[in-house]
Amino acid sequence: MTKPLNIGIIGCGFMGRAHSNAYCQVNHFFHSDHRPVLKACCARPEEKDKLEHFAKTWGYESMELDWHKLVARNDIDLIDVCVPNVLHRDIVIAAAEAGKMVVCEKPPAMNAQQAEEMAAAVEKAGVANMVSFNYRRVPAISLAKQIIGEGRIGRPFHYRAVYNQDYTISAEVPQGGMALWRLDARVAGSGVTGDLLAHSIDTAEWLNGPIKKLVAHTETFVKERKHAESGQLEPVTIDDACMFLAVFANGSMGTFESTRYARGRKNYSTFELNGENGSVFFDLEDPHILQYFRYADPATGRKIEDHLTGWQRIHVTNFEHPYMRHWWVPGATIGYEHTFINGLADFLASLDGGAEFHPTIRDALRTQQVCDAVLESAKIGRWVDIPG
Ligand code: SOE
Repeated sequence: MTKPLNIGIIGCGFMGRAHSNAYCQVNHFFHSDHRPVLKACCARPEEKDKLEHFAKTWGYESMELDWHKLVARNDIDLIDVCVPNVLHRDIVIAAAEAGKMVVCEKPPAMNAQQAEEMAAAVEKAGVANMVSFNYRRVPAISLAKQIIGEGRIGRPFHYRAVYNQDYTISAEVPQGGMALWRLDARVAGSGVTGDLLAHSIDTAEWLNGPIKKLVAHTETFVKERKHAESGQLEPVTIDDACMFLAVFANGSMGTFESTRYARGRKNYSTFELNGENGSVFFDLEDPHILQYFRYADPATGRKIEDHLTGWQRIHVTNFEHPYMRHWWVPGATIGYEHTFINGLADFLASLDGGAEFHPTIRDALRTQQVCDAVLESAKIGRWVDIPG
């Protein structure tokens, strides 16, 4: 007998759809004692028509137009927060105080202070929680984690991350409003740092451990944009582009770059880790491939490189690869939406009594601290230490 897990989701946009799809699909592919039930969806009164369509499309049983009402309902077990960042803190804290489990989109908050308050609230309430850093659940990225854990990279020297897109190049793109709130710092907290680099930082610290200190530079290329709500030209306060140098606690060096002005790059997120025994490279625009270069045997540390050695392009679709035995046959690929399903499957497994789920809000607070340090460093033009 499976136990129903009654979902109340807030937000009916891009992430609302990605999460709803995961709730609908997860039990078809992963065994769990828990079965998500789409109990209710919620959005602002201005979005009533869109919400009705959303509820019908995904099969939500009911609707709310005020998140406070949703959080107060007795028939909801889990609140899923898929709204702009400025609303995350209040909803997550209220949900935790009402004893609900929490799923929260990334970045968890506007800044580390808010994320700390959220982590404290879910811990005080003792409720299961997750932040949706979905890219950890790309099988090729999970495989990189496995390869590093097996000692195949050895002592790490360099970590290089890039996350580039190109959708804000035109000065005609407005800021604010439902579609483009990511360009409004009052709603998003920051620009590419919180939106894109937060992913790169989460992956980097997961794979290569904590960042100890960094120095950053940001740029805003288009200084004024029409605001979708006021209709007026207003100063742009987000970072359009950001680069930073980092030193990891393990002694390796990192470079991070992100922009929304890289013509031709749509969701180009890459990382490379170079170590004494080998290297890994990943590119999200080629998501089924993990590149691996093997130099030394992890057990002996002895060189095994010979005339056949070169970068291996591993097509990460075998049953032996992370998550893939739940999907199709070797060679048959999965996509973006499956990263949310894989993540939800891990979350349900933790509720079933399996391995602890990560990243929690506490874990994501780290990412938020690094993002805050990036913005601070760019402002003062100096190296900034990250709290231990
Ligand atoms: C921004 O364009 C965005 O949608 C991010 O907000 C997501 O987190 C990222 O996965 C794709 O790009």
